[in-house]
Amino acid sequence: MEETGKKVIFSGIQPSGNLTIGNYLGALKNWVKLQDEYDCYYCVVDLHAITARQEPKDLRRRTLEILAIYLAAGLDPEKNTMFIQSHVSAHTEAAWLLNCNTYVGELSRMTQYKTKSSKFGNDTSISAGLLNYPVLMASDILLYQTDLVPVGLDQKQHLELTRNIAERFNNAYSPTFKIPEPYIPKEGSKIMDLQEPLKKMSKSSENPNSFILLMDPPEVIKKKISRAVTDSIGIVKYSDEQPGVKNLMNILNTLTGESFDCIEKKYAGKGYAEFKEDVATAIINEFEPIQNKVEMILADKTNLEKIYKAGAEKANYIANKTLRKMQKKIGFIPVSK
Ligand code: ATP
Ligand code: LTN
Repeated sequence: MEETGKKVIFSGIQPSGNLTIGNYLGALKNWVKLQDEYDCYYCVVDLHAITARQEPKDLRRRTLEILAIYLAAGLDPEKNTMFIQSHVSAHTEAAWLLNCNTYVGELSRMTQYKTKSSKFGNDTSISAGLLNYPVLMASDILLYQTDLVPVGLDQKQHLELTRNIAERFNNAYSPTFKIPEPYIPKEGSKIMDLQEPLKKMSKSSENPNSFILLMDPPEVIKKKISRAVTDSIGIVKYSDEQPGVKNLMNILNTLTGESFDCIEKKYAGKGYAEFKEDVATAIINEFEPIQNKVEMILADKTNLEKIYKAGAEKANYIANKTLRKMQKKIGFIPVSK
């Protein structure tokens, strides 16, 4: 297997719902920019998705759809290793080894765990997978000796935990893992819910008006943006007092590069209608070419299969090398030399 000498990138998106503009701006759009400079592993993290109950046929459909979206957004399968997490069993094996080097205390302090588990109220049937989720993520990252992890701001805490777990393992045994750094974009790292702009936009939200999907048709995008919650102030201004407007300005700025100053001036004295129309148009312009390609890519299942099989082959090779190292250091007897 060729060694490129380039720095390594790993990232993934869960097939737990359809991709939102948050996933696109916070993660995918940046992955495309990084593909020439780095040795990139881009994964569809299906094992993570089952921390919430998934309908098997939806999980199958979404897993392939996300891979198709990676391709349609501009990721080149010749340059990147693109694969499905469950095709590389080292991820679950390494996760167990890392679980034994992780504290329940640190896992139960994770914001994502607290938010997701609080939805259960007094019901105690929260899956252990939800608590252990960041350990599987650490295993994804550490198996590839990753340098950089491009993610949205919500994942910063999980990255810090990954670094702590790696350092703990390195200290307990001997240097085994590279310590990864987060790569969080300056713009678009936290797109907010369109209905509750103090909350992060999330693909598993129950209210479809709260998010824009990458595959939403233009009319739907226009409708959702026109219904996005703003305020009664009526001035387009980048301010914490106007979280709805601020979020739409963030989206516009990330897509068009127009500065906040420029946006404020352009819509001065105009109210929100025209501003919202322009936000919707910018989204449609970005998404339409991707949407047109996705259907075509999905229609060619043989090609998709070729891509994820080749991806799994390379990923298995690299991941198993690190897994064997971990097993040896822990003191397991190798099957054979
Ligand atoms: P779920 O709702 O199932 O938890 P999610 O929408 O949060 O899913 P993930 O698959 O967990 O999406 O995240 C994939 C990537 O998208 C991560 O890098 C994450 O940081 C990024 N991301 C998710 N939501 C946003 C958002 N609202 N703004 C910016 N980036 C985001
Ligand atoms: N937990 C991530 C998805 C994810 C991931 C990863 C991201 C799983 N494994 C490894 C970066 C690197 C999330 O976005 N919720």
